[in-house]
Amino acid sequence: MNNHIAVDIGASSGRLVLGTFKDGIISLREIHRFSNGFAERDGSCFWDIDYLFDQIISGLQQAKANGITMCTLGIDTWAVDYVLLDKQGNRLQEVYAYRDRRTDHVIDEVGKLISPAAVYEKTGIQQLTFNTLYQLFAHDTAELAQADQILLVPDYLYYRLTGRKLNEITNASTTQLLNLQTRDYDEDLLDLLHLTREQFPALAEPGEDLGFISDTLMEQYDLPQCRLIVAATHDTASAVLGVPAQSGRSSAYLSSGTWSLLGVELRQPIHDAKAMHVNYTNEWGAYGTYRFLKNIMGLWLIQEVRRLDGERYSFAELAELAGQAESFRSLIPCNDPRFLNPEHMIEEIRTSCAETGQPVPETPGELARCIFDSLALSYRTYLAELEELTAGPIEVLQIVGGGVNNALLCQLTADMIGREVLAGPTESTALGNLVVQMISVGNIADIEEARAMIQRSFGIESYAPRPNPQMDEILNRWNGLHSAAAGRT
Ligand code: ADP
Ligand code: LRH
Repeated sequence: MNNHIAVDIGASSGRLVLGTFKDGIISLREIHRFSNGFAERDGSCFWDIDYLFDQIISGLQQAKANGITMCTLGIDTWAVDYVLLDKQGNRLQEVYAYRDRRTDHVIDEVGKLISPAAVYEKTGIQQLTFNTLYQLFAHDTAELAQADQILLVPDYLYYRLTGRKLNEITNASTTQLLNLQTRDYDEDLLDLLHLTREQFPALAEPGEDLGFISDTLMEQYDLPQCRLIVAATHDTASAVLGVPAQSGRSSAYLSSGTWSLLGVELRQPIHDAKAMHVNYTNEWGAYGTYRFLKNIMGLWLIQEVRRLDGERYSFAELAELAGQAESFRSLIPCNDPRFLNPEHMIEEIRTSCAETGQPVPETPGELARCIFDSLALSYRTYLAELEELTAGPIEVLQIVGGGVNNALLCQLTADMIGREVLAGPTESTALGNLVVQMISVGNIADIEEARAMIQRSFGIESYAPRPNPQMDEILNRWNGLHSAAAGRT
């Protein structure tokens, strides 16, 4: 079996990617791509989960039309969001999107019932308003009580394809409900939510074989014979698996998409007081690893600017316009929750600049420049924190994900962190998803071999840091802004 398909659905787009390998080289072919995004209805934010399922079916039909009759299949999506099923296995609700504002103040309410330190000690997970813990706390209690099973989004998509219910670990850890010691759901946290362990299916590890797609779907839609393999279903977990081998020098990764996830892979979690204070997370990885990382607001900022500007410019054009705009003119503390889901991102950026006495970015180019400069500076700040927390110098930053296509941002990042940036591959998430399938069926020995193969198979761009004569002044301004917002970041 040498046909493997990754279903990789990020917050901004989804794709089905065919992966094959020959002579130690992995090749990718995109079979289907579709847009994704949440919609606001009556003041709440929801994903269209049926649309996403339909896109998977349609992608598989296209695979068959392209001559693929047999394959393995893995699914990954963004984290934390959940689906409630009733006793008959039917979906009970629309799927809330994590930027929904119902959880804005829930962290404080939960904090009155259990201390943040106790939750961090148990779970090692950073506090983000949208963690499933807080979302479930805010969920309608009557509806929650009716839930026979609680699945995360990719678990649900696997369920729709196979009828099998599971909670895959890399994604389940982002619920902030898993206990690092027992490696299962934490009873105290479940009690707090008035939920029982039985409402969650068994935990599953990446690589588990779930058998074939259901006969009913195969016949109804004329699909290829797909054997479902449990991927690292959290897109960031797959993205980290898809980071190329880096021998000789110590490196950190930056998964650059809707979010910027900056971190390192560890064998043991770091969940001490220091890590808690600066809000770093220990999400569970495949093959006994942890993703020790920080969520940074990421390219969501430019996605929103582009959307509100009527999609007049492509991302490539926005990067070009930013390249023509004055550098480091206005900065925003990008991790301030005010940017998580503001009514109007462009106005929020402008207000933030005005409030801090900076020139207000007016044009799309100025807005984009403000975003990219600020992101690059935030990577500098969080990389320094990461080095301190892990007690190790980081020599090189490996960027993967859609942001790899933004050469301006990659160069700015190298300049601001003062280290080499290695950018690529852009489809690391699909790759991470695929290599778990390849390892599972025995085509690749292990993740080390997979990463070496990824290193060989894809072009990786190197960006050397360039000195900036204004660095001291820029850092002065940035540190002021960042510390004024700190505590909220
Ligand atoms: P997600 O998986 O979170 O939906 P992706 O990893 O697909 O995100 O990254 C999407 C982002 O990549 C876009 O928001 C955009 O900022 C950036 N991007 C993609 N293509 C380009 C391009 N050609 N030029 C500049 N930026 C790009
Ligand atoms: C990136 C991501 C990230 C999560 C967020 C919800 O797509 O999965 O790792 O924190 O979305």
